[in-house]
Amino acid sequence: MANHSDIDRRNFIKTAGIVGAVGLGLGATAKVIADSKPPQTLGELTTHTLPALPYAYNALEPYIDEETMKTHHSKHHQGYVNGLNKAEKTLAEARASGDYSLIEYWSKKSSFNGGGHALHSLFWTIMAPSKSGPLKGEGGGEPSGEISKKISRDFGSFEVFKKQFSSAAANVEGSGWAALSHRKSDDRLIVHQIENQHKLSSWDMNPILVLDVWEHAYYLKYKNMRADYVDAWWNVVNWKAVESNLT
Ligand code: MN3
Repeated sequence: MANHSDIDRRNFIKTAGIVGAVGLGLGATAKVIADSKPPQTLGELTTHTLPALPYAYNALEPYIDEETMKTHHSKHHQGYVNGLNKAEKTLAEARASGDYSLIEYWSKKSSFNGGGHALHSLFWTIMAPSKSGPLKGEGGGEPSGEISKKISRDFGSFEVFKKQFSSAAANVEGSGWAALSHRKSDDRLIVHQIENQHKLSSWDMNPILVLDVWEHAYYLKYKNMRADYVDAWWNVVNWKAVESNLT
């Protein structure tokens, strides 16, 4: 899969370059999270695009398998990108025509697909090949630096935090996510659940670490054993990326 990895790296650099080239001054290392080209002209719509993965589809093996990653990224995430583009285009058409009879439907579609696009874009970047996997990457272990201090301050210890996060993830009702978010008002880290891609959200918070627990994220390898997938996932968490989301 050497080619694969090279292609992914080229795509990642290309995408990061586009993000960095819009005058934000973030350079080529900018996080690939949003399609952050500001509108240039009146009424211009954002075209959301699928960000390339910063690693190959098989890079998170054996914890997350290649087929799951490929389907998850190229089919599921792409579906949310398409759904968000469609919702925003339709809402723009409603503004033009003044016909808001389907406003509730398209507002929900916008929120659901927008949540899916943003959360998946973040999800890919907070994982990395595992220290204990064949690629000997940076994933897994315990955090250090500022993120480690804040986890200890707000949860008591890394172990207590990990237990709360794992329980939140394993017990999301139906499809959803577990998240560690930073609340700006009191600079506190909060563990919470997200149903679907957008429900149970709370407004004064920025997600910095998210775990997808929709069945599409684990079912091929883990079947109904969601807790086993959650346990395995800790081996691919990229703590440096989580810390950079905090700062
Ligand atoms: Mn997903």
